[in-house]
Amino acid sequence: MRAAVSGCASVPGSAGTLRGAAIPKYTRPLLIPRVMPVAAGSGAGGAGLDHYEIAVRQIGQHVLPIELGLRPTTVWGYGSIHHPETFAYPSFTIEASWRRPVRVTWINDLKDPATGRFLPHLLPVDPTLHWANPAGGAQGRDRRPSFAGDSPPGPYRGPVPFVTHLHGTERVQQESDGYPEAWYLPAATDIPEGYAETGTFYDHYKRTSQLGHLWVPGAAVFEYPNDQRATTLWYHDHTLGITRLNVYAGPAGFYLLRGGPDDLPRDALPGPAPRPGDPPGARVYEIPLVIQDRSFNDDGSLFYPGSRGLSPPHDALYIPRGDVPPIWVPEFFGDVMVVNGQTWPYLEVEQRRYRFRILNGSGSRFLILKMENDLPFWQIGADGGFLPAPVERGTLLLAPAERADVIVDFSGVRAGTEIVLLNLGPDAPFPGGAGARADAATTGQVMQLRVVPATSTDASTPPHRLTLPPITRLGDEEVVRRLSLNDVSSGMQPDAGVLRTALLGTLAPPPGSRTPRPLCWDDPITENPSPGSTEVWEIYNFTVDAHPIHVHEVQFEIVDRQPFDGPPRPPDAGEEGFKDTVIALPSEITRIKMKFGRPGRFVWHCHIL
Ligand SMILES: [Cu+2]
Repeated sequence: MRAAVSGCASVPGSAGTLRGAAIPKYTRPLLIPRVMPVAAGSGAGGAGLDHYEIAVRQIGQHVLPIELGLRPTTVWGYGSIHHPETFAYPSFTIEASWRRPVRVTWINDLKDPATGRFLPHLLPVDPTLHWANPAGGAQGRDRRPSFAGDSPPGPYRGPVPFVTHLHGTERVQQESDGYPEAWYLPAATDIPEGYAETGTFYDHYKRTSQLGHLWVPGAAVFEYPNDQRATTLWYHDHTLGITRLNVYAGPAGFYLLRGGPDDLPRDALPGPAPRPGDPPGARVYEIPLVIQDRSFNDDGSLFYPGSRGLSPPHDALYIPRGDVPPIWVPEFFGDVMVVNGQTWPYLEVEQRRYRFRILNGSGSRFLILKMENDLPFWQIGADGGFLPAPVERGTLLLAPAERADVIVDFSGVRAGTEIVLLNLGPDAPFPGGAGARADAATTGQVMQLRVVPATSTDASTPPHRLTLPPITRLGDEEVVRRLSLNDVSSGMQPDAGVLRTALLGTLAPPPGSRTPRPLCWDDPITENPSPGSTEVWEIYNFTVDAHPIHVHEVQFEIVDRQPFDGPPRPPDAGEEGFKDTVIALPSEITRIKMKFGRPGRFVWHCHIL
């Protein structure tokens, strides 16, 4: 395991010129992602696996309401290369079956289809970070470039590096995990001379992967075994130092693994979910919801800040004269809520039960969801599949990348009722607890549910009577590791407290010390579990904000959380099952337990992008 630099820290406020408050709400029905078609010759009864050929492309989509009279917003989306109509934000859902591997040819198609020339990024790329750095060529790629002169460099405008990770997947081979240095550029006609077209580990893994002979320029082929518990996964970019921008631009989709001993019979839960070939408007009662904050410019384009926004004298800290990246904003909060690729949609719900698979797909924002009329969420699952038992919850706290599988019962709600799904989380880094809330007029609202009479009987089991698949607990740990989350200020004006970077690390010896030892991406690997071993990781959060910590390749148990100066407490409601992302609160130790399977090189990191 390798500690990744994460972008966790404090916030200069900034927003696009189209104010969130000026966008009309609840004028359009929710867009429900359809099912990604398999490649020709694959599919049911095929060669023992499902094969997809999925590219990421630049598209236009009405993320904003049509009545604003703006052109479609330019975004990126994944889609099936044989089905141009499937390119969308969010992307179509991959439906996977237990123990049936999925093989995906992932294509970086961020180029102009007419000319074959590369498309630059939609958003400002900070070239001063330790990042993929294609312009560095074979020697300088995957490193922090050095800059000379007095003024900070402008944004990188070259071809975009990209590599896809399936979040939450277990027992995948390292070559298929989307390692941050396994990126690749599009196979464009005008890649500048001297640029690296692939990351360091793309080259390495192309040689070692059993599928490496299928990796052609602009593409990689990954395979997922699907032998884990049935659950809600999602796929997104994972490129070194640019993930926040690649994900913000749009490409992300659900990956739903069904079947096996850890799933329920289909009729026990509200359904169906969208199916391949559904006609438009087909009735579905299992609906995935990806909630994200965004910000827009007056012309409808996506806004993302292009400057750290330091004012004098702190702007003297910018690289190259100082040590602070000039463009990268450590955490960004948009003033608009987007659900399934549309701002503030509504969903007509019948008087019956629905299953929602909710993903917080935001870069920095923690969500605290609540139904305006206090209708409860019956949470049945989380990141790693079903909980041991359904939990009735009034609010749902979701950090970036966390998922909640919930049932909401509208059968007792009067037809004609309109319910707003609220967000009580802050418009700022999450400190834990209940503090400042999001702006009630904008980001304090997520979507609207409009209750209408049922059109058929609901055969699903009421959630309080559901028996969920049993959970086999992990055994005793053989190893305990102590890890740290650290904010690091600029060394030039230490008293100014200007955040330079956020680093993961370990704790300095001896055991029992509370001295963090922050480490960088290119430091030697410190977490090196043996295959088959069970470990407990104690994550000491020395920063002032909560961080969602994600470990690749495993699903873990949350053991407990302990304030630095207090007794431990058990996991929260909804955390009794398996997780791949855990909220580590400031000034606390968060303990997670996991069993490592395959050998290989995998990352753990903060999911504040
Ligand atoms: Cu992720």
